[in-house]
Amino acid sequence: EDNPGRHSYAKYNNWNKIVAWTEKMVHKHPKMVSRIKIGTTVEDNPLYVLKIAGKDKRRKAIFMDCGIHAREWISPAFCQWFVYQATKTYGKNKIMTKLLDRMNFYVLPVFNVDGYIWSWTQNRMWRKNRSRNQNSKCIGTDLNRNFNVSWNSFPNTNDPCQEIYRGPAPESEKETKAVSDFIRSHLKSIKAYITFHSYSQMLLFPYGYTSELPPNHKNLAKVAKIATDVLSTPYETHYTYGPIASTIYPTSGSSLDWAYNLGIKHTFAFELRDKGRFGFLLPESQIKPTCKETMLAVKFIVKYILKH
Ligand code: ING
Ligand code: ZN
Repeated sequence: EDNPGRHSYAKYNNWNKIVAWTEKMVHKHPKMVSRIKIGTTVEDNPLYVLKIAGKDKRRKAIFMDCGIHAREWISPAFCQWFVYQATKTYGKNKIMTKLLDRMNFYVLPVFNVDGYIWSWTQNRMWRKNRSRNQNSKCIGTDLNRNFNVSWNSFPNTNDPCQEIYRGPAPESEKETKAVSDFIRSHLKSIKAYITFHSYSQMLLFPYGYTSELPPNHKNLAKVAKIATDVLSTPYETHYTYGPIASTIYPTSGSSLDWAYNLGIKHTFAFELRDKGRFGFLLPESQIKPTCKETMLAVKFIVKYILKH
């Protein structure tokens, strides 16, 4: 597993390794895992979603994405871990078996593929995608400001040179469009949307574009409280939780608010480890503990949704 040339869950894997890994997962678990190409990126890389399903007839589904921001490497590492654990423990672990028998999981392990490759090869701290901008030398749109929700409300994200540039129009980016189209076309079954970022150790829910609270705020806060409590049990990792706007900062055009307003009532964003000591450069020694604790929180959220 620690061979430098091979895929490893205890290491950060580059895009080529992640692609090979998606193939391996399908081959290893042909009845459970299928790979769906939901679109392509600006640089013509494929956007792959892994669909994981148990054996029974299921009506519910959950959509999870990782790596919307290029430099947040722990996030794709978690999506890979999730798929690995789900497939490995199905039929062995009682809870996982039940979850997968009643719920389909759509996992997008790397949302911003071009940016991720750029972060590996050119600039470790890259965040945005890699699309060219008209009348500007600056490259890239922040995919988490490009969703069609209150897109125009913060005028301070309209400069292409900003890290949080919202793009020329909502869903202007191929990556945003592909994910939005996929979620819209599976909306009937999708009961939850979870997106993974780093860093800050927070569990966030809507809204980011307003300080108003969504109708089911109390419910979201309750789920987040228990999920963060559960998360802290193995390593005492402390998370805060709350609405995006008041817990981290106001944002518009985020995937989380968009998914919520589309009608997905359980939407959460994880800001994974750490709290700034290493920041985006989280050491590989922390990958497994981060994934293990996060897994507990995700499992709790899914269990809760199945019950309610
Ligand atoms: N933080 C997120 C960002 O896009 C966030 C915070 C999450 C905002 C979910 C809105 C919705 O700014 C990082 N680190 O990217
Ligand atoms: Zn992020």
